[in-house]
Amino acid sequence: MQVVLSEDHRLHFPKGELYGGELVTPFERPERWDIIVNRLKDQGFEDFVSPDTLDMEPVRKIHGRGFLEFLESAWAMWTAENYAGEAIPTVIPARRMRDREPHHIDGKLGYFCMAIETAITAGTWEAAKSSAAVAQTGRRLISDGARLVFSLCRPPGHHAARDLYGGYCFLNNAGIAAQAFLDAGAARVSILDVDFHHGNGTQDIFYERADVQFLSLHGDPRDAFPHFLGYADEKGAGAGEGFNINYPMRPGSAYDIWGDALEDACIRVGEFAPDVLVVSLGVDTYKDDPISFFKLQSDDFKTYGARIAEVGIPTHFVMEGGYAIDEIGVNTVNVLQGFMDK
Ligand code: SP5
Ligand code: ZN
Repeated sequence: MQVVLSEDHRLHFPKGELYGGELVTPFERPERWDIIVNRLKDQGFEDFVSPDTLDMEPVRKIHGRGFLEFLESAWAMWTAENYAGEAIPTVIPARRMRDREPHHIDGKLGYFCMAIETAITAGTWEAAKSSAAVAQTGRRLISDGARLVFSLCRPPGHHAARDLYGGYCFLNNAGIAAQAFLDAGAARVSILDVDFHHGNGTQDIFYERADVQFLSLHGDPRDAFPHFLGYADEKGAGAGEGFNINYPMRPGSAYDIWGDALEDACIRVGEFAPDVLVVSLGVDTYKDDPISFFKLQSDDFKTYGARIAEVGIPTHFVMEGGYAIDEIGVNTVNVLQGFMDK
């Protein structure tokens, strides 16, 4: 199995995440990457591939121009104000206000943000681009004939919408990979999102499209981040009607429930018959994840990796979340091993 990764992820490491009213060390931290890499090496995986230069063409198809310009310039605009901390919005365009991008960085941050736990720092844009390049390179390896590739993206991507960052995400790596598959000749792509959180960004990007099927297994938005999307009645719109499938699940759900949802999702992917399957792989479904509420055990990750392999479609795993640091390596690699052993 080829694993695509880049050290440039380290350029993004905010000092603070707003959590419970305090600034804490972010759950989404560079060490996550190190622990996954160590586990891969322990298990004999050593086919590590560095990313190609980022191709902005699929990125521009997934994200708006104003949003990309904002991400590129946000840190410079923030420091130009002589602010001492990291860039976080203080004002949000809530209901009954206007949908217009302001000039001032305080306004721009709120305009483009979907969750303010996520700070922007000096290296955020470079790290986000490296993460997208990792996903694009995994795409190329699958197009070149691989049955399985793991793109160890960091920062993650699935909360990033066309013109929104947040939830630790800036560029939608899985969406960019899916677009690149289509650009390279694929007719249909499925994105199966098994991260604990609803993939609101990915859903939004493809909501009106019939060429990308999106399926997400996640904590019920009434109880779980991102709270404002991810209900079962969101089924796609226009040409995309029927190609968006959500499986929200209750707090405390274990593999008996989660595995049933995955079973249904795998059947739906089979019916869609895509050329390639992109898996948004978050392991924050683990029982001891500090910010989530599912109860998957480490062995369940192997079981579901094997079930995904049974779909029988070339599969590109793209890393998303997972914050139980001690177990993130075992759980992530279990999915990949479960897939390979099938
Ligand atoms: C990629 C990804 O997994 N992003 C997740 C971002 C979640 N950020 C906000 C989390 C707030 C969690 N509150 C949980 C309360 C637990 N006691
Ligand atoms: Zn998550």
